[in-house]
Amino acid sequence: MANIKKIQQAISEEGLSALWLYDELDRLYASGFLTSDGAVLILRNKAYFITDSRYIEAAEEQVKDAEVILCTNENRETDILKRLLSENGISELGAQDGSLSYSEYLRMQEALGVKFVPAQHITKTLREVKERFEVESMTTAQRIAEKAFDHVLGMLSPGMTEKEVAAELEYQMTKNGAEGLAFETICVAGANTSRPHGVPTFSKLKTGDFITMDFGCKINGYCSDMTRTVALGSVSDEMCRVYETVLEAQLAGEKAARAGIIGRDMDKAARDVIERAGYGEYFGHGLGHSVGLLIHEGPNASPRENRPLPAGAVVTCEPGIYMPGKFGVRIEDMLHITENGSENLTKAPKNLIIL
Ligand SMILES: [Mn+2]
Repeated sequence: MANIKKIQQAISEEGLSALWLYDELDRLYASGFLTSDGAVLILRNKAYFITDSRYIEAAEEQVKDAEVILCTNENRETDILKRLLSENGISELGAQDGSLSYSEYLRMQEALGVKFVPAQHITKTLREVKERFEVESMTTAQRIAEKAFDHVLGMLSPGMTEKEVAAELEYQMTKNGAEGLAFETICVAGANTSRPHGVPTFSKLKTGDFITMDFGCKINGYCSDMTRTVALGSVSDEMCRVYETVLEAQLAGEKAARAGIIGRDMDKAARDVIERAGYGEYFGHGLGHSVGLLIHEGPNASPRENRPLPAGAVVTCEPGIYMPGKFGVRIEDMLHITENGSENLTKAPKNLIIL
């Protein structure tokens, strides 16, 4: 699905006459078509999608609202851009200052013979508010991840390695329709669960372990993100207390989520629960982040976020308690922010599961 019309409206409102999209995900956002290379040039009333022979046939079929132009060794992307800018009388061009290297910024400004205006914020801001199609894509990705999770719950047993569990989650997501992974799957067990972003190892699951799985996949380029911590065989009283505290914090964060809340206030709603229970020092990361074409987008639900969450954002709510050398727990859902609250895109149960 293309967002070219939305971008055209935004550049008009900014008083810009043209925007050159360089960033791969922004090009996908605009055109609905993923390419590893190429350019999208958006004017107020027309748009161009420049690509090479690897993509041209599919692009001509799939790209709407933009003229598809083939670049070749004889007719290079820079030459095409230069010609289009000159034909349309563009002297100031919105450029992606946040994606281009400094040298590329200077080189292209010189080559195109226009003045660059920093314009990364245009797509960044638009991408924060998801259209129905975007939320549906993320929901589909989430359902696939949940199917994989269900399957893996039926397999977890002492002796399996963290790597095997992670590989199985990835295999099941792919088998159930994922386009790709949203990020490297995390599966940590036992003492490793105190590492929020630990890397799966060949260490084996044991009875009495917590197992934390953080994983997601992509549909139409849009990511899903979920985390569950489950126990194998039995839990100690302390493990149970920590789990219940994280769950209570997760529900408090979810309850606080609504359009207009400042990111740090949503974080605080959950953090207060953990602090009151005496585990404040063991919750070192922010409560959540936005998700979209990128797994970590803004705005965040973190102590440093001063911006309000807009209606239409999809934000994770993922508190955790991590006690070094002992164990950790994290529970993560994806919330679609609405005017009066949020819609939880995650349907997997989050009561403590002891397998
Ligand atoms: Mn996350």
